[in-house]
Amino acid sequence: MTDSTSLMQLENDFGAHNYHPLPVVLERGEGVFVWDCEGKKYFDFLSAYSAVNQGHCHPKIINALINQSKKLTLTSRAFYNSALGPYEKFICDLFDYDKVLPMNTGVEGGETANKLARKWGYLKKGIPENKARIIFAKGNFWGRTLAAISSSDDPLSFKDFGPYMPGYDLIPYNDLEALETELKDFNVAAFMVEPIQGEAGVVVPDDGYLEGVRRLCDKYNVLFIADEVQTGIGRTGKLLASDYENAKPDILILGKALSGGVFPVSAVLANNEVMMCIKAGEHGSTFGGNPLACAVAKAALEVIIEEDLAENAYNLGEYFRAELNKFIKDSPIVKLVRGKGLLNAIVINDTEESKTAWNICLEMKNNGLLAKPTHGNIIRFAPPLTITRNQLDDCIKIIIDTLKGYKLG
Ligand code: IF1
Repeated sequence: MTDSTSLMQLENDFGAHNYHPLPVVLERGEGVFVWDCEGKKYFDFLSAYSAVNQGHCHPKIINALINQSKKLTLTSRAFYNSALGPYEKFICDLFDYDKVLPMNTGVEGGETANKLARKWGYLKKGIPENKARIIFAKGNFWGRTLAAISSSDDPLSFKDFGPYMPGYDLIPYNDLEALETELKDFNVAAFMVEPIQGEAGVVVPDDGYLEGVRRLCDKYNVLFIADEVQTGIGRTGKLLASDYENAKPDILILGKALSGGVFPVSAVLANNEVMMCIKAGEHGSTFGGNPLACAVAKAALEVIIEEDLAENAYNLGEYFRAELNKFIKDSPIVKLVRGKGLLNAIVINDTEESKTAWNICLEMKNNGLLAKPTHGNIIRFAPPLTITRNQLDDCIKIIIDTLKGYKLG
């Protein structure tokens, strides 16, 4: 039972069918590479949806995991632990916030940010009880909980999971006029938005959008919540995607690569005016802030800094898009490439319902590169940020050769 076919069958027989994976069974990962059960080597161009920015099994992060796991893994927050305070200071200094609330998954980070915003809305802004509203952008994705899907406009996320969380409303992404219209309502506590929409297909807003969000939130006394679970930690060529503009969020949500893909770790950062609205006993999590997570996250962040991974993402992202654009201008199959840093996507010249993007991903898999479509006709390309120029050249060749050899229709 160690061959790929048998293992896929086991997942089919005993696992919930809540995913439709590409037919490849991965057994080992190192840096930008993964190997399947038959020993075939692939470039990983998904990085577990940007959770493996530091590359698979980064030695520094793995060593931090091993060393801490031999000392103390979990105390709960009923007691202090010796890893949490130093980690909290480290992450607050790095992202320039007064405090952090440590959680585990990205969606828990989103839930925490929403609770903080509502609490601040009542205690500080003076919104009448149970009247707080939070505004989201159409096309958003921040997880699978009932609150997260209540803010979704994707039926795949919300259909048949109602009734939905009240006080959530949607406006078009990248539309400052629509945002200002909503913020005029005193009862709006926050606007939560991804600086680049990942799941929507790597949708990059106009230059100045984030600055506009910051300006309007200041004007109407509304909290700007940035969901950087996928765009943060160097992925888009800066430490945070919101660093591209003068747009410091009031509440910052981090996840995924915060642990380098080694362990679920998320974090919500804010200054005291917001963070101190939640008092002892009003929020928490069994594993939130556990010593193992603190050790792993500190090492994961140190890797991003020590190896200049944001800068590498910036430079190689520019190169990647330039090389693909040379191909695209004469290609019948690809409409465009878009993204920032090493968060990119190509839009296939076919309908969302077509299997073209999926079939192209199957061909790229056969040619040694793993990527997966998002929303039908869009293929996301997000390698680990440790990728070298030579490795990227190999990947670009695989992508272009696959696209050239693919017959539409
Ligand atoms: C799945 C998508 C990506 C996220 C942003 C919060 C979360 C995510 C911007 C929640 C999670 C993951 C979830 C995973 C696939 C993947 C995904 F396709 F679902 F939308 F990356 F684009 N904010 N995204 O992208 O973090 O609770 O999962 O730790 O659910 O299929 P989480």
